[in-house]
Amino acid sequence: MRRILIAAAGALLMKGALAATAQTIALDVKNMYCDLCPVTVRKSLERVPGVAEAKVDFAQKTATVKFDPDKATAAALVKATTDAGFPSAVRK
Ligand SMILES: [Cu+2]
Repeated sequence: MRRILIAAAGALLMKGALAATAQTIALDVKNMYCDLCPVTVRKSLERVPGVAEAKVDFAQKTATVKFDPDKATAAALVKATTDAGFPSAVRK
């Protein structure tokens, strides 16, 4: 029993170390025409599990997203803004 508990604690520690490696990507976002659009885009991104921070630049028509790659993917971020009415693509 004790051995199982130690193994579980070790697994948790390893997961914590991996989760610390956040990834940041930029998205080109379409359909933002007024001051409120960036707010909608930001909220759609923040709702994706694993997203730590989302910033939307209305003038540049981009979104910068910091996320945990263990929980979220670039595809999930693109889908989130697209579902909200703002198709996006990962900026190369
Ligand atoms: Cu708008």
